[in-house]
Amino acid sequence: MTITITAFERSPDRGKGLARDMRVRWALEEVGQPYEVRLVSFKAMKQAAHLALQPFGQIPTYEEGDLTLFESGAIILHIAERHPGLLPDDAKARARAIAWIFAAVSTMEPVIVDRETARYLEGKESWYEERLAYVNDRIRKRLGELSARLGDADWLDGNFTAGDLEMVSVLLRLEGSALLDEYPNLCAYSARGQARPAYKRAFEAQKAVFLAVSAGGQ
Ligand SMILES: N[C@@H](CCC(=O)N[C@@H](CS)C(=O)NCC(=O)O)C(=O)O
Repeated sequence: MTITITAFERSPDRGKGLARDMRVRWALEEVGQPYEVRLVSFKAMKQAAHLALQPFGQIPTYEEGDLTLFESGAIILHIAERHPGLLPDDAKARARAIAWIFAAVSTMEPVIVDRETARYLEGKESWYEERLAYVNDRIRKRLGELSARLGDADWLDGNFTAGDLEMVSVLLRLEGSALLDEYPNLCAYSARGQARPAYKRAFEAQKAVFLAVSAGGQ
């Protein structure tokens, strides 16, 4: 059955791999499932046809036969449950890997996204720098806790799982900020994720969309 996901027609990150379709592409590459991509404009994302797939008018979505999903974490969990490669067979290890997917999207990502939101929406306010210091401290707290748990291990719980895929994807949002550099083991962890062939294929596929739009001079 054909899998179709949606992605930005013009990603605001200009092909840096931060839009959340990247996580879905990476998961599909890890399990060797081919997929098609339907590009959507910002305008189309807010219209009825897309809202029927994604009630918040966002990407990514996932369609497979008569199944439609939204929320990248749920999509990754679905892919990982359907195909071998992203979740351990052992029931307890599997449950722990799923917990790491949730930890990435519900414990780590909100504080990290808050930093981006502050920059976009409040960057010109007189109190922005003061607020940023609080936001950065909240991120440091979570990074410190994650760093302590990871320690010297390659991955969060044994072999690479969908939990690592989601966590590395979230940490990528901090690339280029000095914050991640304060935690060498998390930098190495993120680099390990990005070194995976499946990650590289997904990254190139997403970047190709940006390059095609740029070449078209649109
Ligand atoms: N929690 C959602 C967040 C989706 C999301 O924020 N998507 C962004 C792109 S990465 C988007 O569509 N932004 C445009 C908008 O919100 O209008 C998920 O993980 O799928």
